Amino acid sequence: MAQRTTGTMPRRVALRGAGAMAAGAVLGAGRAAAETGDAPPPWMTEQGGLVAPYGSPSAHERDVIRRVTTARKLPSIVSIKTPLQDLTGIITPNGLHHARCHAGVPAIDPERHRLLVHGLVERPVSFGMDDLVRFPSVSRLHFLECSGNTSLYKDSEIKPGLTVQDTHGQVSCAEWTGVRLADVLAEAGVKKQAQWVLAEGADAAAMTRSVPIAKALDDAILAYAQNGERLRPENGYPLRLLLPGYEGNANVKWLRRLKLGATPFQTREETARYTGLLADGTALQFNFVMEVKSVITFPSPGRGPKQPGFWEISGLAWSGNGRIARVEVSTDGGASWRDAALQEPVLAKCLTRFRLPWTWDGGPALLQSRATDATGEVQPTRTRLIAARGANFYYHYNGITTWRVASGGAVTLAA
Ligand SMILES: Nc1nc2c(c(=O)[nH]1)N[C@H]1C(S)=C(S)[C@@H](COP(=O)(O)O)O[C@H]1N2
Ligand SMILES: [Mo]
Repeated sequence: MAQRTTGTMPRRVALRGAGAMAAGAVLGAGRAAAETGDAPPPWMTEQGGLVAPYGSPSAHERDVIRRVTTARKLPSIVSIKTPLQDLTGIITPNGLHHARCHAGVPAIDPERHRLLVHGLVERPVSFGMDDLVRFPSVSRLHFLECSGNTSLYKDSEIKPGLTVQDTHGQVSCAEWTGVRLADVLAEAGVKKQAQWVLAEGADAAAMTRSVPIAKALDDAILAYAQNGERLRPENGYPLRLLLPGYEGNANVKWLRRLKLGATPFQTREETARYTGLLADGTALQFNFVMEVKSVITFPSPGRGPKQPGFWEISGLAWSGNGRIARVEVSTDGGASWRDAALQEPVLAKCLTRFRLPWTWDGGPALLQSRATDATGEVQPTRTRLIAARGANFYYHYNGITTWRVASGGAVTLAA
């Protein structure tokens, strides 16, 4: 019904709506149309759709989705990556948070879920969810990154078809709410000899990791909520360990047991997996902190500049050591650098959004970002990182990423 009007809305159009409200809205659309001289768009001429009790994105955003990679034979063993190229700010919407599940998502009944605290404690305690939510709550914004994110040590991994979702999509950021692990441990009474805490998940993988007592008593959270609502099933519902800045794997989901001990427990995940194989054949264990890192999310593969002129380069920086202090951006492959603006808030162990105005001349460019954290650590070049760690290293890749912009605007991974 695209009817052109001058001044007043024709009566038959105004009366098409059911009832006075509808007629009023149509009349309003007619007035707006009269001022611009255009016919009102179809969505101004009738009542809109209904609102679902639990909302979901616009149908036009249907391509903004996680990418599921099933590395092995079982479809339940998955890496689900966040579409960083489509997100703004620093918060990852819950439906787009990355997820790594070693044995699928357990269907846990929160009424029956319990957390046992035992080992080197004065009094072993078993908590239900109702008991845990009675502790004083804490809410903090933190990134969560899988230590396997961006593993580009080998030249054969530098494939031009990869997007930033493929290379960096195993980092996300949420406001986590829960209780301080220190408060829960105090309830059980930590014995002096206790130096490590074993955390065990209630999934079929029974994921277990040893956490140093200092971390447990510092900023560790037993999280039950994520961005204001209860955890999503794939992110640990109803309870997960959140160790700010530590590699994803140690953030045990579906947490059911904490055992205090004098030494690390040497579980499969910290002996056979999640170690760093060095050039001399020895392995680095308990390499927890995710080092300073950044990546440009626009422009990035599939999201190139469409025509020469002004574009804002934008991306994300983070460090498991604390706040981001500085992000520099290069458009000439590292020959020259400019300081990017850091979007507030800039929080410790949290994603930080950076932005830099750029006038693209339409020619080839090599885009890089280099982050520095508050401890003075600077993100290394890929060459320096490989030289320092050797070719056998797999986890904790934080090298500078290079996007190649071709004349015409196509963007590909260059290094
Ligand atoms: N119980 C349990 N906890 C787990 C896992 C798991 O498979 N089972 N995966 C780990 C890995 S490898 C990572 S990277 C993080 C990912 O957390 P997310 O799925 O909420 O993004 O959870 C960790 N905690
Ligand atoms: Mo992971």
